[in-house]
Amino acid sequence: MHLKNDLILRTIRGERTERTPVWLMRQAGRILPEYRKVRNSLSGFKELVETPELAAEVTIQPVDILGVDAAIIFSDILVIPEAMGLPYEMIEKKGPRFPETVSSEADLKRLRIAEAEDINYTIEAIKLTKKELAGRVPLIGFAGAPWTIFAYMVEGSGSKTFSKARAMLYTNPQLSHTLLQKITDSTINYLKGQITAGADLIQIFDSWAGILPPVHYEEFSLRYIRQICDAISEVPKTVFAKDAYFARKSLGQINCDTIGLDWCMDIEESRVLAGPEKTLQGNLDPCVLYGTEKNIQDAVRSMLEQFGPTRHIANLGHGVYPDTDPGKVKFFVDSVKQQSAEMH
Ligand code: 1CP
Repeated sequence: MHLKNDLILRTIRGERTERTPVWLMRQAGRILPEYRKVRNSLSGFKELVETPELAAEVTIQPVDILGVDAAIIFSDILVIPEAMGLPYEMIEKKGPRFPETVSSEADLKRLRIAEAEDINYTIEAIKLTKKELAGRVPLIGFAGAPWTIFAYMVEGSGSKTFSKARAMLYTNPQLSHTLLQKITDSTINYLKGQITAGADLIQIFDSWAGILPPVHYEEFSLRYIRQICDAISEVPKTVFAKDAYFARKSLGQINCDTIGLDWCMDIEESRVLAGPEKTLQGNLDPCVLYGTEKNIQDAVRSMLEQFGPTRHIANLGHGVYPDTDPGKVKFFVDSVKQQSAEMH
Protein backbone atom coordinates (compact mmCIF):
# COMPACT_ATOMS: atom_id res chain seq x y z
CA MET A 1 0.00 0.00 0.00
CA HIS A 2 1.40 3.37 -1.04
CA LEU A 3 1.73 5.80 1.90
CA LYS A 4 0.25 9.24 1.32
CA ASN A 5 2.11 10.61 4.33
CA ASP A 6 5.59 9.12 4.62
CA LEU A 7 7.21 12.07 6.44
CA ILE A 8 8.46 9.86 9.25
CA LEU A 9 10.06 7.36 6.90
CA ARG A 10 11.76 10.10 4.87
CA THR A 11 13.00 11.73 8.07
CA ILE A 12 14.45 8.41 9.23
CA ARG A 13 16.34 8.15 5.93
CA GLY A 14 17.91 11.53 6.67
CA GLU A 15 16.08 13.41 3.92
CA ARG A 16 15.23 17.07 4.25
CA THR A 17 11.44 17.28 4.52
CA GLU A 18 8.87 20.06 4.26
CA ARG A 19 8.31 19.92 8.02
CA THR A 20 9.06 17.82 11.13
CA PRO A 21 6.85 14.75 11.64
CA VAL A 22 5.06 14.40 14.97
CA TRP A 23 3.28 11.72 17.02
CA LEU A 24 2.94 11.00 20.76
CA MET A 25 3.90 8.01 22.80
CA ARG A 26 0.70 6.54 24.33
CA GLN A 27 -1.47 8.62 22.02
CA ALA A 28 -3.93 5.77 21.55
CA GLY A 29 -5.32 5.04 24.94
CA ARG A 30 -4.86 7.65 27.53
CA ILE A 31 -6.42 10.96 26.80
CA LEU A 32 -9.21 10.85 24.26
CA PRO A 33 -12.86 10.78 25.44
CA GLU A 34 -13.53 8.81 22.24
CA TYR A 35 -11.21 6.11 23.62
CA ARG A 36 -12.91 6.08 27.04
CA LYS A 37 -16.24 5.62 25.33
CA VAL A 38 -15.10 2.44 23.55
CA ARG A 39 -13.22 1.25 26.65
CA ASN A 40 -16.15 1.77 29.04
CA SER A 41 -18.44 -0.36 26.92
CA LEU A 42 -16.21 -3.39 27.60
CA SER A 43 -15.30 -5.64 30.51
CA GLY A 44 -11.77 -4.29 30.62
CA PHE A 45 -8.53 -3.37 28.94
CA LYS A 46 -7.76 -6.91 27.79
CA GLU A 47 -11.04 -7.23 25.92
CA LEU A 48 -10.11 -4.13 23.94
CA VAL A 49 -6.60 -5.41 23.20
CA GLU A 50 -7.99 -8.79 22.16
CA THR A 51 -10.77 -7.53 19.85
CA PRO A 52 -9.10 -6.55 16.55
CA GLU A 53 -11.96 -4.37 15.24
CA LEU A 54 -11.97 -2.24 18.39
CA ALA A 55 -8.18 -2.16 18.72
CA ALA A 56 -8.04 -0.89 15.13
CA GLU A 57 -10.70 1.74 15.89
CA VAL A 58 -8.82 3.22 18.87
CA THR A 59 -5.52 3.03 16.98
CA ILE A 60 -6.93 5.29 14.27
CA GLN A 61 -8.67 7.78 16.61
CA PRO A 62 -5.56 9.94 17.20
CA VAL A 63 -4.90 10.12 13.44
CA ASP A 64 -8.42 11.48 12.89
CA ILE A 65 -8.67 13.65 15.99
CA LEU A 66 -5.11 14.87 16.62
CA GLY A 67 -3.68 14.80 13.11
CA VAL A 68 -0.51 12.88 14.07
CA ASP A 69 1.88 11.61 11.40
CA ALA A 70 1.79 7.97 12.55
CA ALA A 71 -0.52 5.48 14.23
CA ILE A 72 0.76 3.07 16.90
CA ILE A 73 -1.06 -0.23 17.19
CA PHE A 74 -3.22 -0.50 20.30
CA SER A 75 -1.86 -3.36 22.38
CA ASP A 76 0.49 -3.68 25.37
CA ILE A 77 4.06 -4.79 25.95
CA LEU A 78 2.74 -7.44 28.38
CA VAL A 79 1.18 -9.61 25.68
CA ILE A 80 4.61 -11.26 25.30
CA PRO A 81 4.85 -12.77 28.81
CA GLU A 82 1.26 -13.96 28.45
CA ALA A 83 2.08 -15.68 25.15
CA MET A 84 5.09 -17.31 26.86
CA GLY A 85 2.80 -18.79 29.51
CA LEU A 86 2.69 -16.09 32.19
CA PRO A 87 -0.70 -14.36 32.01
CA TYR A 88 -1.25 -10.79 33.22
CA GLU A 89 -4.27 -9.01 34.68
CA MET A 90 -4.89 -5.32 34.19
CA ILE A 91 -6.30 -3.83 37.36
CA GLU A 92 -8.38 -0.72 36.89
CA LYS A 93 -6.50 2.45 37.95
CA LYS A 94 -3.60 0.37 39.29
CA GLY A 95 -1.94 -1.28 36.34
CA PRO A 96 -0.69 -4.75 35.50
CA ARG A 97 -0.38 -7.70 37.86
CA PHE A 98 0.99 -11.21 37.27
CA PRO A 99 -0.63 -13.88 39.45
CA GLU A 100 2.46 -16.02 38.90
CA THR A 101 6.03 -14.77 38.55
CA VAL A 102 9.42 -16.23 37.65
CA SER A 103 11.79 -16.96 40.50
CA SER A 104 13.26 -20.39 39.83
CA GLU A 105 14.59 -22.77 37.19
CA ALA A 106 11.28 -24.69 37.42
CA ASP A 107 9.25 -21.53 36.68
CA LEU A 108 11.45 -20.85 33.69
CA LYS A 109 11.04 -24.39 32.33
CA ARG A 110 7.27 -23.88 32.14
CA LEU A 111 7.69 -20.92 29.79
CA ARG A 112 7.79 -21.34 26.04
CA ILE A 113 9.17 -19.22 23.24
CA ALA A 114 6.16 -17.39 21.83
CA GLU A 115 5.27 -17.33 18.15
CA ALA A 116 3.51 -14.40 16.50
CA GLU A 117 0.41 -16.62 16.10
CA ASP A 118 0.12 -16.78 19.90
CA ILE A 119 -0.70 -13.06 19.76
CA ASN A 120 -2.98 -13.37 16.80
CA TYR A 121 -5.39 -10.68 18.04
CA THR A 122 -2.72 -7.97 17.64
CA ILE A 123 -1.55 -9.38 14.32
CA GLU A 124 -5.17 -9.25 13.10
CA ALA A 125 -5.58 -5.74 14.53
CA ILE A 126 -2.53 -4.62 12.50
CA LYS A 127 -3.98 -6.07 9.28
CA LEU A 128 -7.32 -4.37 9.89
CA THR A 129 -5.73 -1.06 10.86
CA LYS A 130 -3.60 -1.05 7.71
CA LYS A 131 -6.69 -1.67 5.63
CA GLU A 132 -8.70 1.07 7.34
CA LEU A 133 -5.84 3.58 7.28
CA ALA A 134 -5.54 3.02 3.54
CA GLY A 135 -2.06 4.54 3.50
CA ARG A 136 -2.94 7.78 5.31
CA VAL A 137 -0.01 7.46 7.73
CA PRO A 138 2.52 4.75 8.62
CA LEU A 139 1.64 2.24 11.35
CA ILE A 140 4.11 1.65 14.19
CA GLY A 141 4.42 -1.84 15.66
CA PHE A 142 6.05 -2.26 19.06
CA ALA A 143 7.31 -4.48 21.84
CA GLY A 144 8.94 -4.03 25.21
CA ALA A 145 12.69 -4.43 25.48
CA PRO A 146 13.60 -7.81 27.03
CA TRP A 147 14.87 -6.19 30.23
CA THR A 148 11.63 -4.25 30.78
CA ILE A 149 9.55 -7.41 30.17
CA PHE A 150 11.84 -9.39 32.50
CA ALA A 151 11.28 -6.74 35.17
CA TYR A 152 7.49 -7.31 35.11
CA MET A 153 7.80 -11.12 34.91
CA VAL A 154 10.04 -11.31 37.97
CA GLU A 155 8.47 -8.48 39.99
CA GLY A 156 4.87 -9.39 39.21
CA SER A 157 3.68 -5.77 38.85
CA GLY A 158 4.87 -2.25 38.35
CA SER A 159 7.32 -0.98 40.96
CA LYS A 160 9.39 2.11 41.68
CA THR A 161 12.56 0.11 42.28
CA PHE A 162 11.97 -3.31 40.65
CA SER A 163 14.26 -4.56 43.40
CA LYS A 164 13.26 -8.23 42.98
CA ALA A 165 14.07 -8.10 39.30
CA ARG A 166 17.34 -6.24 39.83
CA ALA A 167 18.31 -8.56 42.68
CA MET A 168 18.00 -11.56 40.38
CA LEU A 169 20.70 -10.14 38.12
CA TYR A 170 23.12 -10.48 41.09
CA THR A 171 21.79 -13.64 42.72
CA ASN A 172 21.18 -15.68 39.59
CA PRO A 173 22.75 -14.18 36.46
CA GLN A 174 22.51 -17.45 34.61
CA LEU A 175 18.76 -17.81 35.16
CA SER A 176 18.41 -14.14 34.24
CA HIS A 177 20.20 -14.65 30.94
CA THR A 178 18.16 -17.75 30.07
CA LEU A 179 14.92 -15.87 30.71
CA LEU A 180 16.11 -12.80 28.78
CA GLN A 181 17.04 -15.01 25.82
CA LYS A 182 13.57 -16.63 25.81
CA ILE A 183 11.95 -13.21 25.89
CA THR A 184 14.24 -12.01 23.10
CA ASP A 185 13.44 -14.97 20.84
CA SER A 186 9.71 -14.46 21.49
CA THR A 187 9.99 -10.74 20.77
CA ILE A 188 11.78 -11.31 17.46
CA ASN A 189 9.03 -13.75 16.38
CA TYR A 190 6.34 -11.29 17.41
CA LEU A 191 7.89 -8.24 15.74
CA LYS A 192 8.46 -10.18 12.52
CA GLY A 193 4.78 -11.17 12.63
CA GLN A 194 3.80 -7.52 13.09
CA ILE A 195 5.93 -6.53 10.10
CA THR A 196 4.46 -9.27 7.89
CA ALA A 197 1.00 -8.07 8.94
CA GLY A 198 1.85 -4.53 7.80
CA ALA A 199 3.75 -2.55 10.47
CA ASP A 200 5.79 0.10 8.62
CA LEU A 201 8.28 0.64 11.43
CA ILE A 202 8.77 -0.72 14.93
CA GLN A 203 9.64 0.72 18.33
CA ILE A 204 11.23 -1.04 21.29
CA PHE A 205 10.22 0.42 24.66
CA ASP A 206 12.85 -0.01 27.39
CA SER A 207 10.81 1.86 30.00
CA TRP A 208 12.90 0.59 32.92
CA ALA A 209 16.33 1.06 31.31
CA GLY A 210 17.32 3.81 33.72
CA ILE A 211 17.17 1.76 36.90
CA LEU A 212 20.12 -0.45 35.94
CA PRO A 213 23.73 0.43 36.64
CA PRO A 214 25.53 0.97 33.31
CA VAL A 215 27.45 -2.34 33.40
CA HIS A 216 24.23 -4.24 34.00
CA TYR A 217 22.50 -2.25 31.31
CA GLU A 218 25.14 -3.39 28.84
CA GLU A 219 25.02 -7.03 29.94
CA PHE A 220 21.31 -7.56 30.62
CA SER A 221 19.56 -5.10 28.33
CA LEU A 222 21.57 -3.75 25.42
CA ARG A 223 22.91 -7.17 24.50
CA TYR A 224 19.34 -8.37 23.83
CA ILE A 225 18.14 -5.18 22.14
CA ARG A 226 21.13 -5.59 19.83
CA GLN A 227 20.00 -9.14 18.97
CA ILE A 228 16.51 -7.88 18.11
CA CYS A 229 17.83 -5.06 15.95
CA ASP A 230 20.23 -7.42 14.16
CA ALA A 231 17.39 -9.88 13.49
CA ILE A 232 15.11 -7.28 11.91
CA SER A 233 16.08 -5.64 8.66
CA GLU A 234 12.69 -5.29 6.97
CA VAL A 235 11.62 -1.94 8.45
CA PRO A 236 13.17 0.97 10.42
CA LYS A 237 13.68 0.43 14.14
CA THR A 238 13.40 2.89 17.04
CA VAL A 239 14.84 2.21 20.48
CA PHE A 240 13.51 4.24 23.40
CA ALA A 241 15.50 3.62 26.59
CA LYS A 242 13.94 5.82 29.26
CA ASP A 243 16.44 7.47 31.66
CA ALA A 244 19.40 5.62 30.10
CA TYR A 245 21.42 8.77 29.49
CA PHE A 246 24.57 6.70 30.13
CA ALA A 247 23.77 4.36 27.23
CA ARG A 248 23.36 6.89 24.42
CA LYS A 249 26.79 6.22 22.92
CA SER A 250 26.25 2.43 22.95
CA LEU A 251 22.77 2.90 21.48
CA GLY A 252 24.38 4.96 18.73
CA GLN A 253 26.39 1.90 17.79
CA ILE A 254 23.56 -0.60 17.52
CA ASN A 255 21.76 -1.49 14.35
CA CYS A 256 18.74 0.79 14.77
CA ASP A 257 17.60 3.89 12.87
CA THR A 258 16.09 6.09 15.56
CA ILE A 259 16.84 6.72 19.22
CA GLY A 260 14.14 8.09 21.53
CA LEU A 261 15.16 10.74 24.05
CA ASP A 262 13.41 11.52 27.31
CA TRP A 263 13.10 15.15 28.39
CA CYS A 264 16.13 15.09 30.69
CA MET A 265 18.53 14.20 27.89
CA ASP A 266 20.38 17.14 26.41
CA ILE A 267 19.65 17.33 22.69
CA GLU A 268 23.00 18.55 21.36
CA GLU A 269 24.92 16.16 23.56
CA SER A 270 22.67 13.30 22.40
CA ARG A 271 23.37 14.14 18.74
CA VAL A 272 27.08 13.88 19.36
CA LEU A 273 26.78 10.66 21.35
CA ALA A 274 24.37 8.96 18.95
CA GLY A 275 26.33 9.97 15.86
CA PRO A 276 25.24 11.52 12.55
CA GLU A 277 23.54 8.39 11.17
CA LYS A 278 20.79 8.20 13.78
CA THR A 279 17.47 10.01 13.75
CA LEU A 280 16.38 11.30 17.17
CA GLN A 281 12.83 11.20 18.54
CA GLY A 282 11.42 13.29 21.37
CA ASN A 283 11.68 14.94 23.74
CA LEU A 284 9.29 17.53 25.16
CA ASP A 285 8.52 17.25 28.87
CA PRO A 286 4.93 15.85 28.98
CA CYS A 287 4.19 18.46 31.69
CA VAL A 288 4.59 21.26 29.14
CA LEU A 289 1.10 20.25 27.99
CA TYR A 290 -0.34 21.39 31.35
CA GLY A 291 0.83 24.91 30.54
CA THR A 292 -0.70 27.64 28.42
CA GLU A 293 -0.72 27.65 24.62
CA LYS A 294 2.07 30.22 24.79
CA ASN A 295 4.10 27.86 27.01
CA ILE A 296 3.61 25.05 24.51
CA GLN A 297 4.51 27.20 21.54
CA ASP A 298 7.72 28.43 23.17
CA ALA A 299 8.75 24.95 24.29
CA VAL A 300 8.09 23.54 20.80
CA ARG A 301 10.16 26.30 19.19
CA SER A 302 13.05 25.69 21.54
CA MET A 303 12.87 21.95 20.90
CA LEU A 304 12.76 22.36 17.11
CA GLU A 305 15.69 24.78 17.16
CA GLN A 306 17.82 22.42 19.18
CA PHE A 307 17.08 19.33 17.07
CA GLY A 308 17.40 21.18 13.76
CA PRO A 309 15.47 20.52 10.55
CA THR A 310 16.67 16.98 9.75
CA ARG A 311 16.70 13.61 11.50
CA HIS A 312 14.13 14.63 14.10
CA ILE A 313 10.73 13.09 14.86
CA ALA A 314 8.89 15.35 17.30
CA ASN A 315 7.35 13.57 20.29
CA LEU A 316 7.17 13.84 24.06
CA GLY A 317 9.96 12.51 26.25
CA HIS A 318 7.63 9.76 27.53
CA GLY A 319 3.96 8.84 27.22
CA VAL A 320 1.36 11.61 27.41
CA TYR A 321 -0.09 11.79 30.95
CA PRO A 322 -3.69 10.56 31.32
CA ASP A 323 -5.16 13.83 32.63
CA THR A 324 -3.79 15.99 29.81
CA ASP A 325 -6.37 18.10 27.98
CA PRO A 326 -6.76 16.65 24.45
CA GLY A 327 -7.12 20.22 23.17
CA LYS A 328 -3.60 20.97 24.40
CA VAL A 329 -2.31 17.82 22.74
CA LYS A 330 -3.84 18.93 19.46
CA PHE A 331 -2.29 22.35 19.96
CA PHE A 332 1.11 20.70 20.43
CA VAL A 333 0.74 18.70 17.21
CA ASP A 334 -0.37 21.76 15.24
CA SER A 335 2.38 23.86 16.75
CA VAL A 336 5.07 21.39 15.62
CA LYS A 337 3.57 21.30 12.14
CA GLN A 338 3.32 25.06 11.77
CA GLN A 339 6.57 26.13 13.36
CA SER A 340 8.69 23.44 11.72
CA ALA A 341 7.24 24.28 8.28
CA GLU A 342 8.41 27.88 8.79
CA MET A 343 11.85 26.73 9.88
CA HIS A 344 12.49 24.16 7.11
O1 1CP B 1 -0.70 4.79 22.40
C1 1CP B 1 -0.96 3.82 23.14
O2 1CP B 1 -1.39 3.93 24.30
C2 1CP B 1 -0.79 2.52 22.44
C3 1CP B 1 -0.85 1.31 23.20
C4 1CP B 1 0.08 1.05 24.37
C5 1CP B 1 1.48 1.06 24.43
C6 1CP B 1 2.46 1.49 23.36
C7 1CP B 1 -0.41 0.63 25.64
C8 1CP B 1 -1.82 0.52 26.01
N1 1CP B 1 0.68 0.28 26.40
C9 1CP B 1 1.84 0.55 25.70
C10 1CP B 1 3.22 0.31 26.14
C11 1CP B 1 3.51 0.02 27.56
N2 1CP B 1 2.75 -0.69 28.45
C12 1CP B 1 4.72 0.37 28.19
C13 1CP B 1 5.87 1.06 27.51
C14 1CP B 1 5.68 2.52 27.33
C15 1CP B 1 5.74 3.37 28.57
O3 1CP B 1 6.78 3.37 29.25
O4 1CP B 1 4.75 4.08 28.81
C16 1CP B 1 4.66 -0.08 29.52
C17 1CP B 1 5.71 0.07 30.59
C18 1CP B 1 3.42 -0.76 29.67
C19 1CP B 1 2.91 -1.46 30.88
C20 1CP B 1 1.64 -0.89 31.34
N3 1CP B 1 0.43 -1.12 30.72
C21 1CP B 1 1.41 0.02 32.38
C22 1CP B 1 2.49 0.62 33.25
C23 1CP B 1 2.52 0.07 34.61
C24 1CP B 1 3.72 0.54 35.39
O5 1CP B 1 4.53 -0.31 35.76
O6 1CP B 1 3.85 1.77 35.64
C25 1CP B 1 0.03 0.29 32.44
C26 1CP B 1 -0.70 1.15 33.43
C27 1CP B 1 -0.56 -0.42 31.35
C28 1CP B 1 -2.00 -0.38 30.97
C29 1CP B 1 -2.29 0.20 29.66
N4 1CP B 1 -1.63 -0.10 28.47
C30 1CP B 1 -2.19 0.60 27.44
C31 1CP B 1 -3.27 1.37 28.00
C32 1CP B 1 -4.19 2.24 27.21
C33 1CP B 1 -3.32 1.11 29.38
C34 1CP B 1 -4.31 1.69 30.39
C35 1CP B 1 -5.37 0.73 30.74
C36 1CP B 1 -6.76 1.09 30.35
O7 1CP B 1 -7.10 1.83 29.43
O8 1CP B 1 -7.61 0.52 31.05
